[in-house]
Amino acid sequence: MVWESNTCIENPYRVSKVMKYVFFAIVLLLLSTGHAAAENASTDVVITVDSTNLRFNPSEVTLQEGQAVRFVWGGQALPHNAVAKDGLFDSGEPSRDVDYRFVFENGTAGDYEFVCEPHESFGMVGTITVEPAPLPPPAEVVEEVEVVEEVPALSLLSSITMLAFVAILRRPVEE
Ligand SMILES: [Cu+2]
Repeated sequence: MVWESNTCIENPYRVSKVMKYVFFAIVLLLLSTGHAAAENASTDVVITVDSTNLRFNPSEVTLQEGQAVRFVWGGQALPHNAVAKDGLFDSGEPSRDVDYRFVFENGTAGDYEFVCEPHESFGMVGTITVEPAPLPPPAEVVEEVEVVEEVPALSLLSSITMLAFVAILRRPVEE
């Protein structure tokens, strides 16, 4: 009997403690999802040329809408380029040094075959699979707003500033 009443008294404290943990968990979740989204946007898929000089590496990649593909090579023995068969992207004239980036915007989901124009017949071809962008996470409904304790301090500060102004402005008038 005594125990029961004890737990009853303790309960409110426990609840507020739990609420604190829940609040922190929500904050952490928001931070981590935001971080993940930012990372995703800056993750380019890099395609280069392998040591045979006649192959893309890798030649098959998968990415999501919003992501970019980067064709990067330098100091190659042969000049290469990367051109989508449907014309979506084109790194330009074949070159021994290329750094070409193309972003697959929303709505570009699909498969894209691309070739190195001078070496297509040698099998220097590849495929980029673009998956639809993931659905945005549902908006967080619960957002505890901490009581803004700064307000009194701010108003105190502003009234001090006002008083100071008044004092400064009044001085010449009184003379
Ligand atoms: Cu080539």
